[in-house]
Amino acid sequence: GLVFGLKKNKGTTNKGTTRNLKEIVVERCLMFIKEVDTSDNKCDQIWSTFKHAFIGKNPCNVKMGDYDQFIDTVHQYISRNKTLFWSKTQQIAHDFTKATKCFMTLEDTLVGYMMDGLTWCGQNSSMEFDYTYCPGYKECENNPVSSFWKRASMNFAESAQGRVAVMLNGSMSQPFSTSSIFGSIEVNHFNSSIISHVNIISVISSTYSGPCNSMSIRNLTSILKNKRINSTCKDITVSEIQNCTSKHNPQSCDCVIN
Ligand code: N1C
Repeated sequence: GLVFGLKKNKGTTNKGTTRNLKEIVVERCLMFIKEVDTSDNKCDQIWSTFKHAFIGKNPCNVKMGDYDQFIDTVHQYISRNKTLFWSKTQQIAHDFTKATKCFMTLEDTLVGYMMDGLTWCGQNSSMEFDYTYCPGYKECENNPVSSFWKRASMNFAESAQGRVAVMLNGSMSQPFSTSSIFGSIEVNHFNSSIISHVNIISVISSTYSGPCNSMSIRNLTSILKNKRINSTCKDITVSEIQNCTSKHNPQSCDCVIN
């Protein structure tokens, strides 16, 4: 079973749009831009292209392509190096990047940072947000939140270069699933001319099992091989990762991903 790291997918809980969505998103945008020290403030433009993707539309009919303009507007802030992908390991992957700062997830880029943990949707024939109910993927695939993460993930994967890594959940029967966003979108958008190597990290609860040798992960390895991308896999326990990322370990990057 799943013993760690799976935050509840906020997009699937039947909540409405997050209160004060605009204030939260614009505030995060300004904070992020201040951190990376960019003088060019595009947060208002970023907000309006974001809103334009789904406002006034049936919340079951918002597609990945509806966010194209938004992604283009934010484009310059996508980081390309030291990319970390994950699937069913959201919590531990983000704890790792926060503690070590040596790899970046989508949430460490402006696009992901702004929308992390939020819910949003509009309504057909109204320019208002729906604050009472937003559909999740169980209700309909083409909902504003799911389509957002798919489109953002596609862009993030296309931009990845050099040595990249992915943290998979080795406690699951299918650590690599072709129906996950990682398996269905990100891997397919890896650019083999700029990615040199994929480090597969299989996160396990005890050293006993070895999911790197499982059919599921071997399937990922062979998909990558067909794209002419080299990969290596390492089974690593949750406590090993936690030890590696403790503040006193200066080699924490190499310790988990090498
Ligand atoms: O479907 P998944 O995992 O394989 O998606 C994870 C994969 C990562 O590598 C990220 O780059 O895709 C990206 N990504 C996010 O960054 C993200 N933040 C929040 C995908 N989804 C993201 N979410 C929400 O989690 C979103 O609502 C989506 O449906 C889930 C997917 O989580 P998963 O199944 O563990």
